[in-house]
Amino acid sequence: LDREAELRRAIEGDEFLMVYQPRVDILSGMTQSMEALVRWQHPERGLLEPAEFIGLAEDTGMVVELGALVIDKVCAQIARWSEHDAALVPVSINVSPQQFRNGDVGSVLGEALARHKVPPSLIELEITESSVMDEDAAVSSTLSQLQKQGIKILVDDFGTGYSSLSQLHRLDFDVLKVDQAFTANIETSAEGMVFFTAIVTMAHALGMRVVAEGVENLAQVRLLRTLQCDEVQGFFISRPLPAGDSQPVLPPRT
Ligand code: G
Ligand code: G
Ligand code: MN
Ligand code: NA
Repeated sequence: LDREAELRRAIEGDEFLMVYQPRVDILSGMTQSMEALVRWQHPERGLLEPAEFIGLAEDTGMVVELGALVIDKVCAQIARWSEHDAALVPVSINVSPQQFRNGDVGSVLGEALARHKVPPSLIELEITESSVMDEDAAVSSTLSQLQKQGIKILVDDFGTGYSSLSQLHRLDFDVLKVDQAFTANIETSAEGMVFFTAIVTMAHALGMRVVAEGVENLAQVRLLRTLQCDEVQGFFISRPLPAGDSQPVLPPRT
């Protein structure tokens, strides 16, 4: 079976599951959101990470179908958690550029929310810079309609793409997630500190909160506090967690 046919079969047979990585406030440690990350439960090869199949899904266009499946799974999971938990934090879903261009994300999400009776305020969308930085009127109107329903829009992997200040301003994002490469650099170079500071200043001026991705140690958390970073995510805070019966939020730190 070639890889493409295998992935197609996996989407049809739903061989995927989601894990959830917390994103926490840098001062209180309160979980702000859980990022949904897809895994392929392969019948022979075990649990596969996105690096092994997202590229193929994108190249073949299958990421549109896979993305719709992910949206449905997340909404179903939120509905299950809500049977156990009185209050839930939102879940952020990674949306690939193709889903925005060809996938009708607005209706797919709207239908999944209705089907599972989930309020839109429990959903956030993570989009990479490249998917929104072409001045596509359809994409920006989809984004602002979603925001009007209470869905936060996050820029993912910030710093790796080609966004300009004017585009960030025009699109009115809620949260900027700074790529883990920049988090790694604050400890190792003076330029790294300067660069991160500049991002925070810019994001705050535009009304966005700043998340440092890929936080792996306490020294980074301390530095990020002095840099006025708002939220952190990474293995030091928590690895991605299985869903469980209750939402796997972290206890606040003191
Ligand atoms: O889970 P992990 O940290 O290995 O994810 C690696 C990459 O795969 C990240 O860039 C992440 O955005 C992407 N990814 C994870 N889950 C999803 C998903 O459900 N949909 C899309 N489009 N990308 C995902
Ligand atoms: O592009 P995106 O931000 O969606 O990617 C999330 C990916 O980053 C996931 O594959 C996740 O497993 C990985 N990740 C999350 N936290 C850390 C971390 O602290 N260090 C490293 N190296 N990877 C991380
Ligand atoms: Mn992400
Ligand atoms: Na990211």
